[in-house]
Amino acid sequence: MAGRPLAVVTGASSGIGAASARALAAAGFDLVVGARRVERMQPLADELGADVRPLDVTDAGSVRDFCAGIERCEVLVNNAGGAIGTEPVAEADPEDWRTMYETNVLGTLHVTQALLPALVASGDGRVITIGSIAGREPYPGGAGYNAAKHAVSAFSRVLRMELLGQPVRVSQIDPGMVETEFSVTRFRGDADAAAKVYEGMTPLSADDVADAVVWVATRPKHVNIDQILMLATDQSSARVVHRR
Ligand code: 8X3
Repeated sequence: MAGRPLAVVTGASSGIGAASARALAAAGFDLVVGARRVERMQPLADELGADVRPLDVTDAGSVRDFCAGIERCEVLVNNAGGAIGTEPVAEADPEDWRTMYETNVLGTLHVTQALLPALVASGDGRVITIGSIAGREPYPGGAGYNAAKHAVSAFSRVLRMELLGQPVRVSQIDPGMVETEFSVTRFRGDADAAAKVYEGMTPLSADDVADAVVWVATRPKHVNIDQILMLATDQSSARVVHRR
């Protein structure tokens, strides 16, 4: 495996993170993957030979341990994050907002800061951050997640400007509705409420987004895909969905 470029994927225990790890491995990358639920990444170790490491992106010490020994990294996929709750602003729990800000925003900052030297050292680094349509269009019940993903978007766009002239490309992929554990987490474990989100329509799959991750990661060195908005054919904006 020596000589293969290295990709690091956060939030790799399920969904878009796990799918991206598999797709990047198929595209020729070695993998270091992280998530809090280490045991759920074991299939990635077994199937891909991925280096599976515990990672809590909100904890600077955990990020430091996770990144230890990574001296050259070609691709970082900032995927860890998610939404909690759908309460209106009047009723939202500030603790949920804090968690969303810490996982989506500070988590992305921690990991990116830690791996930037290795990304630069590779001579062709790529930071690919998974945003959301929620970072482009706010909607009722979404304010905490909207705020966090708008912040992620600002982060990614600023990083792109700040790294201009350095050998690191910066990209953001903003998916709309993707059927993963995302909605189960958002609805605090209520699987029925989560299933209703996708009722009568065909959402994107984690593999669809992973496809975009690989495409972005494998463009020629002079091409930077700045932003992608990626929606199911049945969805035309944050709240406009065609259901049969
Ligand atoms: C998830 C998309 O529409 O639930 O990031 O905000 S949405």
